[in-house]
Amino acid sequence: MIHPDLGRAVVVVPTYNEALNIAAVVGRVRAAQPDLDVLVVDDSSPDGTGRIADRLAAEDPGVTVLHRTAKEGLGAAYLHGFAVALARGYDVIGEMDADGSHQPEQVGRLLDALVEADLVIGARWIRGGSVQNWSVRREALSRAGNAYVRVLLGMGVHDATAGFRMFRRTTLEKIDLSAVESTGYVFQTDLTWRTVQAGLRVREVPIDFVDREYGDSKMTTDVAVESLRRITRWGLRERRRQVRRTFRTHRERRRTP
Ligand SMILES: Nc1nc2c(ncn2[C@@H]2O[C@H](COP(=O)(O)OP(=O)(O)OP(=O)(O)O)[C@@H](O)[C@H]2O)c(=O)[nH]1
Ligand SMILES: [Mg+2]
Repeated sequence: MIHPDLGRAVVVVPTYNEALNIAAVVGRVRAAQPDLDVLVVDDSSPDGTGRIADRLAAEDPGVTVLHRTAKEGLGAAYLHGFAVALARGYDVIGEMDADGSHQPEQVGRLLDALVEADLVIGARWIRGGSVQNWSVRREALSRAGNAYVRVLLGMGVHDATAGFRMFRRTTLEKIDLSAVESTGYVFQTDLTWRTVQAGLRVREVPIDFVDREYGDSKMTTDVAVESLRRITRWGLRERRRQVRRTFRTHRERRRTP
């Protein structure tokens, strides 16, 4: 059961060509956490994922589907899903992949931790977290990416790129989603960074991440490069701000006798 202090909860599940996965994932969420609703956001998948999702929605009032006309990236799909979930009055709004990487049976851990947090991240790279079926290259890329984010942005989050999360609605309202431009994978880091900068509480709980068995990955070198470029830009901006702040304090100290 979801903690009564949290209120009504929904998890947004973006899909693009997940016909082989969507029914299992939605079914597992509803079985593991019957009071957690599911909002599938499908970008007109050519493989018919949207139709399967409609069928699931017809069978279960806790499941709804948002159909978008074109594939516009993960971030755009989430922003659309969040806007709909906020308009529907949900108090807790989550994120989860449709490819079986995130275990619906572990969503309860995230919800429990949200009682004392504003954002909970299901993290791979903390004690107790794990990854299965990943190539050495993919693991190295994720670990290095996260280490880079941690050093450059100076935040204490270990898995800022993870896509298994629970937000309080107040968090999404505070971080100004209308200003988010990231549409691809850097979207996750973007939201983490905004939440930290807003002074909100971020907690990480360990999860077991299992790489997709069916369907194709949408992760490409271009995506990784674009992420690094943006994170570097944010990091440099933050460093400049810190330097300016330090000089200002220094000058003020010299002025006061
Ligand atoms: N609606 C929508 N969903 C997307 C889009 N791109 C990816 N997704 C979904 O977002 C989730 C994560 O995408 P994945 O392709 O699994 O990306 P990943 O987990 O980083 O990489 P792999 O698991 O290696 O494929 C999955 O549920 C995808 O179907 C998109 O453009 N639109
Ligand atoms: Mg995946």
